[in-house]
Amino acid sequence: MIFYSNWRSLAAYRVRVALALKAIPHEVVAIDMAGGEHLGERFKAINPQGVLPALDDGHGAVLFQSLAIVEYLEQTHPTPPLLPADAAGRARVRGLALIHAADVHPLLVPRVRNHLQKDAGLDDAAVQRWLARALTTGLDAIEADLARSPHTGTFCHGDTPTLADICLASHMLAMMFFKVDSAGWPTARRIYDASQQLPAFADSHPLKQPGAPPA
Ligand SMILES: N[C@@H](CCC(=O)N[C@@H](CS)C(=O)NCC(=O)O)C(=O)O
Repeated sequence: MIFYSNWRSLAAYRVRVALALKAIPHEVVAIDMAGGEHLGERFKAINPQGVLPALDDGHGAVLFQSLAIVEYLEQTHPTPPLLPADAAGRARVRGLALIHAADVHPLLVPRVRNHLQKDAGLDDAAVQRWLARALTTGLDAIEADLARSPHTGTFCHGDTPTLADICLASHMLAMMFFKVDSAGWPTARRIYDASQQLPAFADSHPLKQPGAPPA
C-alpha cells in the first residue's frame, strides 16, 4: 500500500491512526502541501480532487476521502474493529465521526481559509472567529452526545477505540492547531487524553511526522 500523506493534514491523520491501529504495513509518500504539490498535475493524477490523503491499495485501486479509506481498511482488515457490531452502534459511531469530518473539518481546510482571506477579504481576527465557531459548535454537539449516552466508555463508544475516537482526536488536534481552548468540553477532553495513551494515536500525531516543525 502507498499512503499519500502530509504531516499537517488532519484527514491524513485519520487514515494514519487507522493504519496504525490495524498494524497494516504501508509505504508513506509525503506530499508538500505548503508548497502546493497537492495541486500539481502529478498528484491530481492520483487524487483528482487535489487533497490529501490518498491510498493506493496495491491491487489497482487508488482511494480518496479519509472516511471512505478507513471503511475500506475496516472491511479488508477487520481486526481490531473500528465500528461496533450492531447497527445502532455503527450509526452512532459514524454520526459522531461525521460531525467532525463532514460538518466541521471542511470549514477549516487551507483552501477555505485562503478563500476567506484572499477573496472574501476577512482579516486574521475574523478568520480566527470563523475557525473557533466551527470547532466549538461541533464540539458542543459531540460532547452532548458523549455525556448523555450509556454507550460512552473509556472511548466514544465502549472501551476500545472506534472511528469516532479517530475523528474526535482529529477535532481536538484542530483545536490545538488553531489555539482554541478545549477545557470546556470535559468528556471529549477525557476521551482524547485516553486515546493519546495508545501508541497508534500518539505516534500518529502530526508533529511526530517527517517534515513537521520541532514544536
Ligand atoms: N473530506 C476530505 C478532506 C480532504 C482535505 O481537504 N484534505 C486537506 C488536508 S487536511 C487538503 O488536502 N487540503 C488542501 C487544500 O485545502 O488546499 C477527507 O476526509 O479526506
